[in-house]
Amino acid sequence: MQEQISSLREEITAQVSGAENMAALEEIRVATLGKKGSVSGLMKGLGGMSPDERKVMGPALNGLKTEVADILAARKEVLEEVELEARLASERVDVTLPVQEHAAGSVHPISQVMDEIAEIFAGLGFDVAEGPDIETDFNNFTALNIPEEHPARQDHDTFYLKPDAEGNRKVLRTHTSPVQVRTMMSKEPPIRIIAPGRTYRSDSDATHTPMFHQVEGLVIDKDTHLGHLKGTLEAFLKAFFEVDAVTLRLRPSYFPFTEPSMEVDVQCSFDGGTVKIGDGNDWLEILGSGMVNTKVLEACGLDPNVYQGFAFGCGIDRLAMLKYGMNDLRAFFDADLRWLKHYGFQALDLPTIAGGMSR
Ligand code: 2U9
Repeated sequence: MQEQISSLREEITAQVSGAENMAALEEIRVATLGKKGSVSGLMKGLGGMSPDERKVMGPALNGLKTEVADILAARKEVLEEVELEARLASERVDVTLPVQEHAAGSVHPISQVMDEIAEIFAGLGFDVAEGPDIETDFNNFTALNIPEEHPARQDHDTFYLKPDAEGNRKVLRTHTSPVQVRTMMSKEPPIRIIAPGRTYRSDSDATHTPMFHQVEGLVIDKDTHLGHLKGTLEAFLKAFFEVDAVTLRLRPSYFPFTEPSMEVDVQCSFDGGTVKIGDGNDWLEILGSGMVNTKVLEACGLDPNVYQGFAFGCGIDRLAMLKYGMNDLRAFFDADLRWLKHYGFQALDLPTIAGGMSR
């Protein structure tokens, strides 16, 4: 019996060191330690032995079993290492290789315009702020001076979520304004942010999609005034439309969250069937803006006797259409590869103030 054990040990050791992969090793494990395996077979014989024989053979067989388990584990470690090395070698990516232009995707015009806007405002000292698409009723409406019975609530065509146990219903944000609410509630002025992102209203035709993109801006400090608002918007529009000068017209308007409120038109021409921003005989409405309503400052925990500021908002999709000459908003969201190829941007051509916005 002792001889049988040592020849089995030698045999198994040789098999294990000859195993070239994990599958072969697993086969050996089953053939030795498995229910019907050779080592398990010998262990079963212990039952038929005399107590004296068992006293000797029991520890000897257990020793063999432990030894086999140990050499299997050691070989497994070696084979895993070998397999990992082979995988790493075969899956290696040379990141220094040039991008294959035809195989690469392109940047969607909306992403491009968002990058351009963030780049321009970064140059003016603005941070980009973000928040969730699903918002509380307070952040989306109440804090913005749009209480429960306010008519503006109807204008927003809001998508409501199912109410929770207490009857509170969340909403898909109808504008990015709740991002500014969150910023005012969590940070001390001076605040200088833009909030670009997805917004939702239940509305759909050639000029409206249920999901659209907005960018809003907010500046709060002790002495921020309308002159800063006009200068900021001029600087932004000049850089965005890549023109040397823009003429703005600020028309009185009404938004619950700003007082006074202004709609901003930019001078343009429609000569030759395309819109040219900068000069001409026409006006194009492009932004909404105003001084932040004192009620909004208060709702967001700021003292209106100390702080004041301006805000503005505009639709990114419309800005993209104007700048890149697209006519149907719905094409933005069709994922038509031909359209994307025509209007998409090179992935590595990031817009910069120095290098240009769009190339
Ligand atoms: C806070 C305070 C004030 C954001 C503003 C507008 C004017 C505006 C719309 C234009 C067309 C968005 O794309 S659009 O539908 N927006 O006209 N938005 S002022 O005012 C704020 C926001 C947040 C706390």
